Amino acid sequence: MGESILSPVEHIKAASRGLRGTLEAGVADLPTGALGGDDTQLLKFHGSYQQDDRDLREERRLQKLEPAYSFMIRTRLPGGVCTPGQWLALDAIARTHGNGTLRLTTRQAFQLHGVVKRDLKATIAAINATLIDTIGACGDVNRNVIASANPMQSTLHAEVHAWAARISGHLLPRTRAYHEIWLDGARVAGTPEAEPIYGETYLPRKFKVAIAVPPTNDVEVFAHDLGLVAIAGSGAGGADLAGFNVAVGGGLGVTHGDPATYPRLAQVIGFVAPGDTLALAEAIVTTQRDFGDRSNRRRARLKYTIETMGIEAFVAEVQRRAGVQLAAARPYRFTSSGDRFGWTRGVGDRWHLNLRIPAGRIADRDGARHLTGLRAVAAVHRGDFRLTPNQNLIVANVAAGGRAAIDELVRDHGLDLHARTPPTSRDALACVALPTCPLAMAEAERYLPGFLAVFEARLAHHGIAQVPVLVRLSGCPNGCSRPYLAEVALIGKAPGRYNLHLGGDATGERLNVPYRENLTEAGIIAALDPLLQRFAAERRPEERFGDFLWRTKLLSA
Ligand code: SRM
Ligand code: SF4
Repeated sequence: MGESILSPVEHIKAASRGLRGTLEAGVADLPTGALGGDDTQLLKFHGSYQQDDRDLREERRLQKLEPAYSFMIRTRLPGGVCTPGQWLALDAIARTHGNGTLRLTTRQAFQLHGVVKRDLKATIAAINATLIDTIGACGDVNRNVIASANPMQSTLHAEVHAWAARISGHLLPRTRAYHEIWLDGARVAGTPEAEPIYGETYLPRKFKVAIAVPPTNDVEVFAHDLGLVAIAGSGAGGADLAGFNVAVGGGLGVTHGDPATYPRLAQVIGFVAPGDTLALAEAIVTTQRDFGDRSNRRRARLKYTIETMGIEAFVAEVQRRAGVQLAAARPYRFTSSGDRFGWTRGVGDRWHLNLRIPAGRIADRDGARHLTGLRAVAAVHRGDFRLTPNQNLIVANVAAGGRAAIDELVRDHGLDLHARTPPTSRDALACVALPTCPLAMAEAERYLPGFLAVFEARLAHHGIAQVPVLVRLSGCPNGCSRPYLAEVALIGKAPGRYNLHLGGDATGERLNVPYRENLTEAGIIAALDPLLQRFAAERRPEERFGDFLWRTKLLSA
């Protein structure tokens, strides 16, 4: 590939000396709240994005002020597990350095928003002091590895969680830049450290790994570059891990109006034993490193590399690099994709309480002091917390005797939404979008309650208020709330306007299809209402809305 056609980000990475660039000086340059352009790219690899408050953009422009810059910081939290102590520390950091909210993401991580540049270093250092880091949480590397939540439910879940941490650790960048810049670590003089897996220009694009434990597909394993489906072995209780079915080439990001971009489900290419899993994951990453498109970032994800190489050539290359021969995929079946709300009982008489956190935003609002409530829970909780891939939270590993105290705090702080919310609202997702996301074309998180109120009123009108419909909103086609897997998805087109996609399933195994474009709320409801009416009248017992639309040929591929 000729040098001249490399995308600008490739040049920035190549010149960065192992992701250092001029970040340290830029962070110390306080007269401006922003970083230089190249450093904003490098900062992502350290787990942070420069943003500005888009609600204030126009006002500040008129006042001839620079935009209200701040930084979003994202943690790396394999499998989404943290301790009560870590929760309390992050809560304090969000209130002292952030905007007073914690955001749980669709990849089981925390995001802090609103950190100003002068606090950036102290905030990242404070996060590290809790033994959570932010390395590779963003950027052209492997991102946070996600795994089925409720890992203590069975010994298999616990094994799988350990695998999430192992894969995440194995695929971490080796540069010491992070420690130098944020943690006052010793400087590396001269040639930067080698990056045995990534090389000096890292990957062409982000890379994502998820591990599912059937029958639950809460991670939506086929939306990821590398999806692993855990297969139980024949150990005591059938719980030991036999290995993983391997799926490659999933990804959801799309660009409006560019037919060369599309969502794609990962395809299963075989079965790998535990002992070969790291070698295989590394070979997939290095094949993407060497064959991925470094000229056009819109076509740089693994899904396009596989389409270009052909799946046979891709698998042959991966097997050669790994020195591993994949076996035939093992049978598995998914029966659900969402969370299991309320209390569930796990092994060793431990209990897990899955709470509903709308759009993953934990804040104190009138009548719902969720941040304060969870701080109170963390202060008495002796188990741990688990962030789910659906932006929700599990208060995990509670002894039977500890449940009552947690129930009381949950009720007192309005955190019992799982028990009070209709099924459709309980399962809905929305990405962050405005005001912090620079790519948002329309509202998502802030519009979610309003849209759900209107949508659920139509469900109630048709007598199906208790029938769950999987609804997801994204403020642009990048798909951060995994909208292309929803039964009903709104994908931001312009302020107040959305493309309507229909027809996903309830197990994360079918993409939806575009149904109508550029609709206002009234247009969305007008498009949906006749379909809901027919669904209410003609649905088979237990039939889901997405399945109904395909069966009755109201949708076509
Ligand atoms: Fe995402 C970019 C938020 C999960 C696909 N995503 C962004 C940025 C960083 C905007 C930017 O580039 O400046 C958003 C920050 C908004 C803000 O203000 O906080 C953002 N993405 C999120 C989160 C927080 C959504 C949420 O509401 O939970 C999720 C953070 C996950 C994490 O902890 O790491 C998040 N993003 C996803 C997912 C879902 C997933 O991974 O399971 C996807 C679709 C799956 C995929 O990657 O294919 C996703 N985000 C994107 C894309 C499109 C990538 C592509 O291949 O085209 C972008 C834009 C980009 O990379 O250029 C993007
Ligand atoms: Fe931003 Fe678009 Fe992702 Fe929503 S889907 S957070 S608007 S990039």
